Amino acid sequence: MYWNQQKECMAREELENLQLKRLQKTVEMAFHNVPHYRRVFQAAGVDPSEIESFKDLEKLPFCRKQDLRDNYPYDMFAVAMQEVVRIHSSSGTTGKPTVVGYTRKDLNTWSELMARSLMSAGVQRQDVIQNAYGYGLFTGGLGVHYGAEKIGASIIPISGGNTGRQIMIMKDYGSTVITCTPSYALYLAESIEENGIKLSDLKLKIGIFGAEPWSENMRKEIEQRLSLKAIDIYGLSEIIGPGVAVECQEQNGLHVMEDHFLMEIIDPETVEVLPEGERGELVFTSLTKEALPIIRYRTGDITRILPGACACGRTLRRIGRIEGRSDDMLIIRGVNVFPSQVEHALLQMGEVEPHYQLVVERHGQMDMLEVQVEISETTLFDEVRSLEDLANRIRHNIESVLAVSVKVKLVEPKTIPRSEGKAKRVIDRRKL
Ligand code: DLL
Repeated sequence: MYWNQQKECMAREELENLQLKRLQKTVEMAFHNVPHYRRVFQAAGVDPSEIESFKDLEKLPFCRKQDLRDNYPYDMFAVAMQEVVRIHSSSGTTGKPTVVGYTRKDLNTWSELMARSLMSAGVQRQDVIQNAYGYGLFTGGLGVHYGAEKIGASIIPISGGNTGRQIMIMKDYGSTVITCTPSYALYLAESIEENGIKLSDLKLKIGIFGAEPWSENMRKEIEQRLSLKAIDIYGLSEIIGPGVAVECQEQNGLHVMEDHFLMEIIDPETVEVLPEGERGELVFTSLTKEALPIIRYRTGDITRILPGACACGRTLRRIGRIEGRSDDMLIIRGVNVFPSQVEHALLQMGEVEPHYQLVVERHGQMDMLEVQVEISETTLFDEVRSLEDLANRIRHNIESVLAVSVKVKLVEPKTIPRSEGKAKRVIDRRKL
């Protein structure tokens, strides 16, 4: 099922011609309308007219979150404020938030991309979508909302939180699709079980989860506990919001909306562009955006481009699951550790709850990583030896994946904080 088969299944050559034309236009427009781009292009000694091929893109400097912060709030906009019809922003947990703007055409593009994403996930007009992504400055809620309206599905704009009401509505309104973060999906599953609601009382078929890293084992867990097909959706506010890339029914990589975004994978250290298949940091250049054109934006997200064609027929290239953010990556005694690797190792065992947190501390010169894991209600508390044995097995499993020694602490059920949006997986006490 496609929303726009012509664009989603375009011949590669035709797609690349379109991309190049759009790239040239975007670079030209950014140069003329955004003082920041003009400054940095000139400092790099490059003129927009020099962009004659994709290779020439490498002449252009990267854009980083800091550039958006330095131009806070509106100085990266390429249009006058009367053309801007919507403003969103990132949460800004670290420093100033970044502000993003949309023209009417940008909103149409975004709705189109979300309509494609929802259909790629298997959503149809007759579906009832319970949209539990937060509405507001966060792009998740309104992004899904307008895509759903575009395809004509019924959307319930419930937003995040209020888990009791979520479950009541899910049951009474017969929601067939749930959209939220994967960690909140798990929290919903847990509450459904606690409330004695049977999966047969629900009509869920599809879950569209994103906005935070998750693992293949987390997918299995959610699919089983909510009895649905779980689809991964990716995006970021600086690029447009959700709908930059999404899985199809094959659940084997996320198709990037390449007719609107040009992607590169770079080595985050050397910033060299890497060949297809190699793992590195994802970089995007917008190809059609008006209000906030973005050139070579370093997302901080780590993944790789998957080689080969997809059985679904889409010619848009796929990226692998986001493995983590470069700034989420912990360096423990010189070893790179992503929380998602720990999640994968933990859930593989099937004996613990998928709720965990990583706590990093510095003892003298030594970094210590403690993995806190919830045991399930059924694990016997009084059997100290079997708990010890479980902790040892978990430790062994994680150490064999990470190649760094860790401490495992089993904690009681329901003690790790649940999240209604993005989960906080890492507590780094080294900086305190
Ligand atoms: O999280 C947009 C979004 C909303 C995506 C709803 C999917 C669903 P930001 O708040 O700007 O935007 O955060 C963007 O979240 O750089 C990634 O690090 C992370 N992220 C988003 N989707 C995924 C995903 C939205 N599917 C940042 N897997 C990105 C892993 C993801 N990480």
